[in-house]
Amino acid sequence: MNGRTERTTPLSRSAMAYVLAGGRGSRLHELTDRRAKPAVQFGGKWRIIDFALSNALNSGIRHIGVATQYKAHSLIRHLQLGWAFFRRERNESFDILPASQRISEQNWYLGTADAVYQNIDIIESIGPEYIIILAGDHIYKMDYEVLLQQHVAQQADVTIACVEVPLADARGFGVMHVDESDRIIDFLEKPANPPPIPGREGVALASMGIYVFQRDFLFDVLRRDADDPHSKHDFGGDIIPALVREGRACAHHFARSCVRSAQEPEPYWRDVGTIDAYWEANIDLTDFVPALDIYDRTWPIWTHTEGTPPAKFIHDEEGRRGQAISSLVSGGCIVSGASLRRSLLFTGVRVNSFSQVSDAVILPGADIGRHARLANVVIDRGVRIPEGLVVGEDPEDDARRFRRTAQGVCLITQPMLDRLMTA
Ligand code: ADQ
Ligand code: ADP
Repeated sequence: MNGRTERTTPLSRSAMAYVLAGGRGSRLHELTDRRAKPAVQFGGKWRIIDFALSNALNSGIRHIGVATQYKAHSLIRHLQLGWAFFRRERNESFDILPASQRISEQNWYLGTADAVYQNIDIIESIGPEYIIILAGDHIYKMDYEVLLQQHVAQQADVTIACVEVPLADARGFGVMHVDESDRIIDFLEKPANPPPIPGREGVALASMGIYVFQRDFLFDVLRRDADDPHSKHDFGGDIIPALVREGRACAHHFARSCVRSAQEPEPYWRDVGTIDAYWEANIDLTDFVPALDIYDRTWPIWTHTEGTPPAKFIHDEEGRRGQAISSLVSGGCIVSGASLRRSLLFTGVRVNSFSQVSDAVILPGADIGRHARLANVVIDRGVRIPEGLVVGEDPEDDARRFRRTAQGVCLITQPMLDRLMTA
């Protein structure tokens, strides 16, 4: 990539995807007690970060950096197992960049901009012309080449990918106004009263936290920001608002680069940042025609998976049928004399006799004891559900024992069950 002037290849080949994967995702509560949000399992096979990484790969990007911070062990292990196939000798790179003491004396990245600033020397040694900053915690399929092309064509200082969201949800996002040429004329980070798109009551234009910069321009901005004692060194809070005021910031509409198969009616982008949103996005995959097409072979979502035996459904010794209706069941699962409805089972889950499970998201290796009745649940990895446990029938009892959301979904973890057993 270094020193090339003529371009006959796609822009993605001279770009680096820099994935911010350090955040906890605190609204997922106990699900992110031991792992960062990008490492949370999704869809029966994947981790959330696999979507951003697969988008980069499918878009033609061959240089990826992942900045990690909060509880990064599970994430780093996953990246090493699933994404270590990039090769220097093919002009590819994949760097895991834990918060360390590279430039400053701090152990920790101060904010998202600092998470890039502290690795400027590493990025420089890789030598990309463009840098795409990505969040590692969203579910979507997007062709970043289209985004890069817009950035270059509009000669923007920064291009920010954006998506229309219901006004009621907009408070958690950067909200922008654009003119007819898609130049951003106003940007508010997480406003208390988000403004709607003019003439479109009830809809706001939200930043997806995806930013494209030319490398040297970004480095100048980051160096100035690092010297600013008033800055929190955050893209959404500091860098982007300043560029909207003083530079040329343009919006890129997700609908233009969203990768959609014929069966996906709408652009799909989810921030599965709450237990309800996480449960719903997983359970939606059991729909007859899911809003997210995970079968699209033109845009595969890559991951690391264990080699497991096929899922098995068996009668128990007394002849009760093990069955699953409208469900996704991963490898290594055994459903024995139990019935599942509208559920999604990750690798290696056991469901034992007489159990009835519906609207359940069950993470790898969980074991559902006999006679359990479970509805509207998220069950953490490796949890051993004791015989006869009933969840989803008595809201008060559920809320006392587990983390129950306003929408009535219960998150069940092993420490919660251990407390229950010793009480
Ligand atoms: P937030 O969603 O609040 O807002 P933020 O906390 O800035 O996102 O995290 C963005 C990404 O960076 C996440 O993937 C997170 O895991 C990671 N991250 C957070 N702190 C980090 C750190 N110190 N080191 C490394 N990685 C870190 C942002 C924008 C909004 C936009 C939303 C879209 O600020 O304007 O609307 O993303 O979700
Ligand atoms: P995953 O995120 O792959 O589901 P686990 O739920 O097994 O992984 O664990 C998440 C992370 O919690 C691990 O990567 C590890 O850092 C930490 N962890 C798990 N079990 C223990 C333990 N018994 N003691 C200390 N840390 C643990």
